[in-house]
Amino acid sequence: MQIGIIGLPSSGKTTFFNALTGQEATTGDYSLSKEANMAVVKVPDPRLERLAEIFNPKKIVHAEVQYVDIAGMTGGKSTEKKEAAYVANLRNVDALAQVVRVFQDDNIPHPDGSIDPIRDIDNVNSELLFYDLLLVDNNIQKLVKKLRVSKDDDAQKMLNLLNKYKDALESETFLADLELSDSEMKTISGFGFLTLKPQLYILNISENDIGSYTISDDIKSAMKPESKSSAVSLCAEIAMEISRLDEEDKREFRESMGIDKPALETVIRESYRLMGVISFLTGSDAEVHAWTVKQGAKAPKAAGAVHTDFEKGFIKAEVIQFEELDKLSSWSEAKSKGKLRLEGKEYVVKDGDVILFRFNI
Ligand SMILES: Nc1nc2c(ncn2[C@@H]2O[C@H](COP(=O)(O)OP(=O)(O)O)[C@@H](O)[C@H]2O)c(=O)[nH]1
Ligand SMILES: [Mg+2]
Repeated sequence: MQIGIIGLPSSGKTTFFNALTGQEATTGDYSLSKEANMAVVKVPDPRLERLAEIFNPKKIVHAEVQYVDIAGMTGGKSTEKKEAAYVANLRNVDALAQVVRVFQDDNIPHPDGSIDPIRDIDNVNSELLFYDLLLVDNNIQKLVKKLRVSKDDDAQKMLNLLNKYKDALESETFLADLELSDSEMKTISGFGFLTLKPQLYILNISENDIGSYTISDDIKSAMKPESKSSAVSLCAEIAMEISRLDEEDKREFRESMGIDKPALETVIRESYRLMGVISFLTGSDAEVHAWTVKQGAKAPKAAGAVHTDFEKGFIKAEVIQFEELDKLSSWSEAKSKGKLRLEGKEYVVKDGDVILFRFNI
């Protein structure tokens, strides 16, 4: 799972990246040619600590999400509007986190001279539309050329699809808001369309607004894609400072600021939800482990996430919901009390399932 952080210069992307990842990438650097910052973030999951009490494992392994901080969004200011390397980077990510400047700070000039989150969202989204349109146009040209030389049903089909997308993009509709069938989604997955990706908006608010800020309806209606976006507000600067403290100080600091739960946990949970993925858990005396799978994944697919051979050799899964296991003291107690369900190939894995796979390889 990879999430690309986008937004205008000095919206707080790198500050947010540092807050999430505990890294110390340079902030306040607006140069566009910089290399992307990249880091793997452990998905916070208190269930793993409880599982560690139950299984006494040698190690605890969290689910992971990779974050990429890519400078380059200009809000349409770039003189030479061509597809840059950073867009190519962005095409590979699973979701976008768009950092939007809400905070006031006279020492940090806004590239457009004033604080206006809706204008900024529109500008960044126009850029996403623009890059997808460019990609569609290029491919339409190639296909037209090809079809001039010889008839080709697949090429013709693709051309029809791309013309449909062209119309949508030109009327500023995100591709994620079109109703695309599963097979259509599969056909076009290789393009990496930016407007097809879920977007989590990070509203970067002032320190003074922590606890009192609410996201206005106007901002909500500016958020695209309509069908696959959501928003979290946080103060990136403070979140970054908190991330550098140890656990005890973190709690005290949050209390003093009136922050009830870690903003970054909300961010990670929301991005998880947007991407349509869930975590299931496994436990043994070797390790307790949280794994990521697509929502709707069946038991053999989940087994395959643990080990590729497990998918082919899948026989059954012994399953218990975490909350259920939490009330007991051990896996063997769950077994002896008949709390473990035996599930087969068609079982759809749920978030928080603790699973022991039976397989044959
Ligand atoms: N006051 C305030 N300043 C912030 C906040 N977030 C970021 N900044 C500052 O804004 C400047 C630009 O931040 P940076 O993360 O480098 O933005 P980027 O260009 O989007 O990567 C830096 O000087 C940050 O310290 C915030 O929440 N409040
Ligand atoms: Mg930056």
